[in-house]
Amino acid sequence: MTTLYHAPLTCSLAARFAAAEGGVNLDIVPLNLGTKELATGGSLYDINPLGQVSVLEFKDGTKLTETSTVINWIQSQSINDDFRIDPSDPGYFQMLRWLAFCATELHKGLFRVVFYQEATEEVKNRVRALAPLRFEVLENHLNGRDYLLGNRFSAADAYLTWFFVLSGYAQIDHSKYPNLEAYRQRVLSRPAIRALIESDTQLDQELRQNLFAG
Ligand SMILES: N[C@@H](CCC(=O)N[C@@H](CS)C(=O)NCC(=O)O)C(=O)O
Repeated sequence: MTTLYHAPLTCSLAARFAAAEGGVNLDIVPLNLGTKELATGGSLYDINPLGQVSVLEFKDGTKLTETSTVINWIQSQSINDDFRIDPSDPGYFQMLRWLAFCATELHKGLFRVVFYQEATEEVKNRVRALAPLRFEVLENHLNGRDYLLGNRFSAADAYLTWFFVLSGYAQIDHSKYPNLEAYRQRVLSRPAIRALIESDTQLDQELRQNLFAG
């Protein structure tokens, strides 16, 4: 089976959302992103020289990094026709677009600085001020749509859902965007997603990662 190296509540949780929603089985190797220690022994640096998740490892030992690509691979393995999007489907490129948007505009664009312990509060606030323009794009897009691609939860939603898992910790406020707020509640109340957030919150405490609080 394919292995996912997973640090609780981090972006590899988005990969787990995609796997759960798509019915794709993965072996999970938990790790502490603060110390880079793998639960199976050894260091994340041995798996990925950048010391980052998400990483998939295939049976033949080859690896796949970059969360957006990891999520895309996971969805490609789904036998659920409502979830998988084949490259011949015009929706495929919309999915890629939103995966890239989540990766660059939200994950790296906002979280990378706001969760960077060395950044001053002034720098963090300047980065937080970039959020409204991004939220307006989403707010307009979600007008009349339940999910990013319309009426079905796709792999791109898995990444955006994860953004909302951490946006509170990041003190990024999106409460004044009604479509975004309705979307947030819709995705976070999906049973598979709720269960994963709950178990990850517990694992985060057990491992004492201390990455997000405070
Ligand atoms: N380019 C990577 C970046 C992923 C990333 O930033 N992961 C964070 C967790 S959400 C991480 O591993 N941070 C630890 C570090 O950068 O040392 C991707 O797209 O997957």
